[in-house]
Amino acid sequence: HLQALIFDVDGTLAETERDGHRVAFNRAFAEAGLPWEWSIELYGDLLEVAGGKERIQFYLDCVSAAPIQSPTQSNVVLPRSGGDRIRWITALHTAKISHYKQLLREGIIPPRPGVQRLLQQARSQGVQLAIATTSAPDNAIALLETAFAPNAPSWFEVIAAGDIVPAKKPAPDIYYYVLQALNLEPQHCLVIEDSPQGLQAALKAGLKTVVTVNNYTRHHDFSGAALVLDHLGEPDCPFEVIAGNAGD
Ligand code: XBP
Ligand code: MG
Repeated sequence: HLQALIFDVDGTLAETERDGHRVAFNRAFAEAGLPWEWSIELYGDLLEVAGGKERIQFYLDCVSAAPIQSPTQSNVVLPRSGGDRIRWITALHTAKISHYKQLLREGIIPPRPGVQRLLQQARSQGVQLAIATTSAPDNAIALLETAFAPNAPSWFEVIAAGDIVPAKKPAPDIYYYVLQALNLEPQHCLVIEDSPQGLQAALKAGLKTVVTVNNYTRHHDFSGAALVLDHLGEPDCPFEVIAGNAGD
């Protein structure tokens, strides 16, 4: 039977991407004097690259490969060599994290429908909770504290985030990490995800997965998912239905 629910964070616990992470990236870019602005539409494409640092690196590579298209009004010299690039990306991402946490403190990101209830029902039935996210640990914890409850991080047995594993989703590593930390077999756990990258990561780790789609992910391919829902807020979709999809 079901022993643990493992949650993705961004797009699953809350709609953090469009008005949270994207805006924070843009603020960090502006602050650094970069002429970069990620539109809502462009950001949808950039979400294919999981991880904030990885996303910045991907964009930097695109801009560097096509200098003709890059705006000329900036005085910022883009880094060239390996070490410089990594330091530059890390500094930009650190600034982005503070902008993101500031946005969260403003209370603009609520939990997705039904998530709070599912967390409470799981806890009251003795089902353990865990987090498996590509996002930085600071960001995941700040979201739990601001959108759910100041002590919400303590509800989770394991919060596995960001660089804790070298290979991010769609690699299964973060889910292997969580399974090991929980000391549970995959058949006793159920994952909630919102993206194809997250679903692939969970499936590769042998985990049954419920997908709750959002505007950025609804048209993607979710074959292999145990269940694909708009959200967890349907009155007829209580804990029992979700839990019924787990295990054998
Ligand atoms: C979603 C992501 C993250 C965030 C940015 O992670 O891909 O990269 O967009 O996060 P998940 P950071 O769905 O696995 O929670 O800037 O904190 O890396
Ligand atoms: Mg996600």
